[in-house]
Amino acid sequence: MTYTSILVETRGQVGLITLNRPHALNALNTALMQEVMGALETFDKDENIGAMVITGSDKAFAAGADIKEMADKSALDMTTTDLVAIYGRIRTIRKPIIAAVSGWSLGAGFELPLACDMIIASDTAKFGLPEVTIGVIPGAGGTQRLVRAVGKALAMEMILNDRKLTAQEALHYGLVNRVVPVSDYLNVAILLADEIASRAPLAVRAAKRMINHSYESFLNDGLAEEKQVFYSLFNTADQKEGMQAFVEKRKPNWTGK
Ligand code: CO8
Repeated sequence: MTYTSILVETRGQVGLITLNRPHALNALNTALMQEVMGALETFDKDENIGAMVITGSDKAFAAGADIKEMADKSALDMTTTDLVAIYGRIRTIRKPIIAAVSGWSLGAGFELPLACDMIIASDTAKFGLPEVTIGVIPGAGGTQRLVRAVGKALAMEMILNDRKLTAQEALHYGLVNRVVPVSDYLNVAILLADEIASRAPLAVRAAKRMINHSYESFLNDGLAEEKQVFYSLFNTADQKEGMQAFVEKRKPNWTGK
């Protein structure tokens, strides 16, 4: 497979994927997400790979799904193209995935690390789900996974009022495994992935599956419902206004319609 929006390489037994749309702060458009999932699935089948790392740039892991790609879509368009389904493919990956996050990790750019198995953050990382500022809700697992990760009160504040977390706050609330200087976060993530890759592979995969099983039985219903509500918001004037205002670099005028 040829990749245009990501870089793919191996470091020993570790498969490394780097999001690479610097002009858009790595906004996750459909083409990029297809490449990410294709690379993960290829590594998952590769006998020489034991774990994967996904990273972005020091400035931005990813500033969300690509708002410009979604701005004009109707609820019918969103349901028919089902862009969220790409994110769901991450749940079929058997080997551990570590997100190495620096800078902005917003919207789907935070939901992607949330769907990974561990997060190593640089001390500049900023995590948030700002979807209500553009007239929608998190649609790639955020409403379901964040509440499980940090509890209801903080999840409410982050999702309802765009509260962003610093790396240190994310560590405090148990969202990330480690916070390290920006010069080191990728190396630390690769080292951790390499250590995990040295363990018994079948046991590692079985353990990952069982840890996920501990909450996934309830998660699946929630993810399906979240997706429907996310898509239905593309029927509202507020979604059009919110995304258009972002594109035009102005404040949105909400009408509640
Ligand atoms: N989508 C598209 N383009 C983006 C995005 C984005 N999410 N974020 C940034 N960009 C672009 C900007 O438009 C700009 O492009 P240009 O130079 O052509 O104007 C470039 O990246 C640089 O961005 P800024 O100039 O805005 O950089 P700043 O440093 O001033 O600001 C911010 C950085 C604060 C991160 C700001 O860019 C921002 O607020 N971005 C949007 C954050 C956001 O709202 N994210 C949520 C998106 S919605 C979402 O993720 C829903 C997911 C649901 C499921 C997915 C299904 C498909």
